[in-house]
Order: sequence, then C-alpha cells, then structure tokens
Amino acid sequence: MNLSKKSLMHMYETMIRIRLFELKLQEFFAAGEIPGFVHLYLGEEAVATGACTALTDSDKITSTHRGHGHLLAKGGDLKLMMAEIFGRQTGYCKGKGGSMHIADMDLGILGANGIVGGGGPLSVGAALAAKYQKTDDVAMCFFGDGASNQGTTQEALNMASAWKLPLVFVNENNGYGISCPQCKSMAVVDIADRAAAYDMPGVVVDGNDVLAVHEAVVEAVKRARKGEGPSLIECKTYRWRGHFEGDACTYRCVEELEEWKGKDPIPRFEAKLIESNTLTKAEAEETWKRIEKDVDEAVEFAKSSPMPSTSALMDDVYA
Ligand SMILES: Cc1ncc(C[n+]2csc(CCOP(=O)(O)OP(=O)(O)O)c2C)c(N)n1
Repeated sequence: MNLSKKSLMHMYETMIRIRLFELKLQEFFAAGEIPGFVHLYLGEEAVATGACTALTDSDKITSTHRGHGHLLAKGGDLKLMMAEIFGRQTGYCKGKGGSMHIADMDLGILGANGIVGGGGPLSVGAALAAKYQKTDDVAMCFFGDGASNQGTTQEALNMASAWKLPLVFVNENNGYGISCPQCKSMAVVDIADRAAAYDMPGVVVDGNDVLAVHEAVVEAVKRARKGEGPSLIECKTYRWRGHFEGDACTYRCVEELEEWKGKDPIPRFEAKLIESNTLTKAEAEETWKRIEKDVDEAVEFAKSSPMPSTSALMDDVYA
C-alpha cells in the first residue's frame, strides 16, 4: 500500500498513545486509584489503529468492554477519557459511567459497551441510517471472539448482508473469552469462515500487523461505500493482560504470552518505519516521550478534577 508519511506517522503515534494510556491505567488500577473495572487493550493496538485509520470522522464505530483502543484510535480525547475512568466530573460521562460507557457522538463513537455482542445491532442501526439518509458514511463494529458466538452478532451479520448495509465487522480474535479458549467455544478455527453463511467476504489478517489490518479494512470500507454491502475481517491477536485488571490469569501459560509478546505490533511497525527511512531512531524516541507527556497531563487533569457530587446522582438518568 502506498501511504503518505503523515498517515504512517499517525498510525505509529496512535498505537503508542493506546499503549501508554493502558500502561498508565494498569499502574493506577494496581494503586487502587481507579474505581470499577478496566479491561486493557495492551497487545491489540494494531487492530483498532489499522481499522480506524481507514475511516473518516463522520463514520461510526461501535466498541466493546475492551474499548479504550477503539476510542483513542477514532480520536477520543485523552483527558476526557482519563477523567471518566478515574470517576471525575470532567470526564465524558461526568464521572458516572466509567470505562465501559464512554461515547463521543461528534467523533462517531457510538459507545464502549459492557454487553458482549451489544455492538452488532447498534452498528446495523447506524449503517441503516447512513444508507437511508444517503450520507455516504460507513459503520464499523468491533467485536471479540466470545462476542462472535452471541446471537446478536449473528443476527447483525445476517441483517447487514440482507440489506446490503455499509458496515464493516472487525473481529478481534485474541483467543479467549474471559478464561475460555476459542477451541472450547466454537468448532471453527477461523471466525472469518462464518462470513460465507451470510454471503459476504470473510478475511483473516495478522492482527499484530497494523498495515495488514489497514489494507484489509480499506478494501472493506470501499466495498461498503460503493453500496456492495458488509464484510467480516478477522484479526488474529492476543491480549497481554488478564481479562480484566485483577484477573490471576491461571488459564493460560507464560510461554504463550511470551510468544505473543515477541510479536508486539509497535516495535514491528517501528522497525519497518526506520528501515524505510520514514522515521529516525531519534524521532522515535522523541515521539514516545511526547506522547508519554500527553498521557501524564491527562492523568494530572483527571486527578485534579473533582468527584461527582452526591446531589448530581440522579442527573442524566433516563430509565
Ligand atoms: C451479554 C453478556 N454476556 C456475558 C457477559 C460477561 N462477559 C464480559 S466480557 C466476556 C467475554 C468476552 O470475550 P470476547 O468477546 O472474546 O472479548 P475479549 O474480552 O476477549 O476482548 C463475557 C462473557 C457480558 N458482559 N454480556
């Protein structure tokens, strides 16, 4: 693929932003400073980055419980996200939603989602609206291997295909649904094979190769915009942390984790950029430092913001 230096650098920076954001959350969660649950995206950065960089600002995404990477890759604000996760008034949901309820309609982020398989029907709605209103927008549904077994996901695949909707299904196959390995919950090895049942293209890509993800998603987005209907892209990847922070992770072995850490998507891409003279080692170092500073500032912003007041408890409650 022929990508400009600007696009390549944007991908590189996005992956680093996600990595450093998640590492910071890991640190502060362990220190007891973050309420609720966090499901970290460490190791999966290339999927959200490769996929969201194929979208325009007005395209829509639906996310998951492991959503920080998707939200950051679609342009989510570091400070507002950090403040929300720290439970502060200045966050996306005024500190009352936490990690799994972050949305930003102006950026086409229709929300993280604690309901496994919840994003499928929402993305069908967004794609149907785009088709009906002739906006030329595309919707993208991120979902896990566990979510691919949910009826809602299969119904979404079916309706999207039957109605030829502008929708791209991006499956993040990290091998586990909580503690359950893929081989114990489904007979197929490739989730992309399920696309055939709905008469749509199904593609498997290396989910730790940002350019491979991007290339496959660009094709699917083109097809969607041309009115040719949805596609399913399965990105094989791995989550480095437990299902949630605090998970003892006794269901998988250290060797497996180490093998996947060897396929870390960021140094792989960084090496390619250096090799092709797109990036120098000094620029790489400067980029990590600059983004680390941005993330530190987001933490500062969050920690210096007030907690929601008890009098605001029932505000914005609709049901
Ligand atoms: C409808 C529903 N059923 C069960 C759960 C509990 N649950 C939370 S995450 C999860 C596993 C999801 O696995 P996967 O879709 O592969 O995503 P991953 O955590 O691997 O990113 C389950 C079963 C839930 N939140 N919602």
